[in-house]
Amino acid sequence: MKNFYQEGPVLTNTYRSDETLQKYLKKVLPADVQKVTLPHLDHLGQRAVTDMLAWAAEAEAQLPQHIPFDPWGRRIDEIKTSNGWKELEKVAAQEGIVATAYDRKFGAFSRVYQMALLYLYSPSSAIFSCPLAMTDGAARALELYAGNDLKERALPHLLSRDPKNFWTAGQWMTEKSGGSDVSGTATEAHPFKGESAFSATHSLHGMKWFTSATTSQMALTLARPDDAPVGSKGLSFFYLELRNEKGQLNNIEIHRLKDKLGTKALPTAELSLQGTPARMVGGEGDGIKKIASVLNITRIYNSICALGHMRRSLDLIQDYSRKRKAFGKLLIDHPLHRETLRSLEQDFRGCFAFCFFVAQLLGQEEVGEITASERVLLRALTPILKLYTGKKVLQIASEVVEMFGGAGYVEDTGLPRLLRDAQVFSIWEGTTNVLSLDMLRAFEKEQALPILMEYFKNCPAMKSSAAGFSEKWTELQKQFAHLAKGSPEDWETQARRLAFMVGDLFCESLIHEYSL
Ligand code: MFK
Repeated sequence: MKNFYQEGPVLTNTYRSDETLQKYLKKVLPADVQKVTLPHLDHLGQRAVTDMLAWAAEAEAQLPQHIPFDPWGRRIDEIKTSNGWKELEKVAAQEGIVATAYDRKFGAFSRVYQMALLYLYSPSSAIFSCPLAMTDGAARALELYAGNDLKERALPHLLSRDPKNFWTAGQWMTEKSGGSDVSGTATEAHPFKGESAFSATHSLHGMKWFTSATTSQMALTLARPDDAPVGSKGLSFFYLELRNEKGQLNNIEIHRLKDKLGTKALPTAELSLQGTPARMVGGEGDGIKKIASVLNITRIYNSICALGHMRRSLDLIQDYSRKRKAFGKLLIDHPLHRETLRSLEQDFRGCFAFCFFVAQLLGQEEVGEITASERVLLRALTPILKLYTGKKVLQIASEVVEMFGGAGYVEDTGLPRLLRDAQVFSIWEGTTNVLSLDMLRAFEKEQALPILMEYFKNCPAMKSSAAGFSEKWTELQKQFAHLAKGSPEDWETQARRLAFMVGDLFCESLIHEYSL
């Protein structure tokens, strides 16, 4: 054993090695759609383990830096990123990670195709998927609320496949006092006086506490116009561009980059708006409602990226289990190790089915092929999916790191990052409790509960009497019936538990439906 060196885990084409993805796509996509999309996914699966992987490693090794001043003392607030980070942005444009959804070449399946691309891209992107989430959310919000001139200005950039023309977008919502409670937004919007390339209507003054991807070209944000009421009703929705034609920041001062637990390659900054020109989008008021159209996209991105992170963690341990020997045999030949892996793979498949079910509903909505009850399902399932996958990814990443033993705890294997990065998914774009309450909002405002229950009543798992399914559904019904007699406080107290029960049932039902 003197010359023993353990072989580390090796990744291979992540499309080809992913049986779940292939099985699902072959089941749901029509043959003509498969003909175009599958070769592209195969190509991206190869990039994910070759050039992208090398650039992601470079981005993780050379973290972004904030340079507040030039050598002569001028305020410049440059955010310096690595070559790897820049290359990953180019890949995103070239491969159409955002644009594919908006081509709508394949109707509702365009979203399924685009989310499959994102799922392969994300785990090799050093979380460049975060700026892409906001870019996609911004494209959707502009599509829904902006006038034609603003759409014509921004959308060709956000949806470009040419890296030279491609823009990313930020979503600047979080402030120091409010955090998740956005209603307390203190940024003020005063009438704009002057010239601006995008017909600014207001100038913004305030501070944004978390602005991820501060290297973006544009951002969407919330602010309170003069004389608007306090609380969420008084907030309006704004578009801004970070830099003017000379490349200087538009009255934006960057205070510092956040020193985060994980996602370290992603520049996340605190900044202040000091008279930043901005254009009101969609008229005055209802800012939260409008920015919710961004959130509902970014929450689905969060879920798909969490899913990609689960798959990456499992791919690493699956490979390692076939080359690491302990107690006289390969790890994979130990029944308990195999059973642990089987159970993690089962959780992954449930999340996979749930994610792509919601992605398809989103696609249907975007092309106007959604029924009224499917729209309500999409609204209610989005927060449930996000909170559910945000926790599952943590369990899987933690378990995988543990399965590597000491190697999982040593930084230069790259494995500890799996766990650190996994933590962001339950925080970013709404914590578990905030999303549980959003589920209640959908129950109350959209009457989503009877539609959810009806879905389960008619789903294939119920019809084919899948083991234990109807008992779990009966239990869920019992819980809801009991709460029907309770107070709003009882609903709040139980919201999180109920959300996970609904999530578990959806996963089970959809694994069955897609035969995964
Ligand atoms: C990847 C690396 C990232 C690294 C850094 C990560 C660190 C974290 C950084 C961040 O800060 S990420 C941003 C996280 N923040 C959020 O996700 C916001 C969390 N808070 C919420 O989601 C709250 O629920 C919300 C702000 C929406 C609640 O505000 P209010 O004032 O209580 O809202 P209200 O009055 O219930 O809703 C206002 C309107 O919006 C209502 O419509 P009506 O005016 O017609 O009644 C709601 O129905 C509507 N609405 C709210 N949420 C909606 C929605 N509509 C559709 N979909 C939704 N999800």
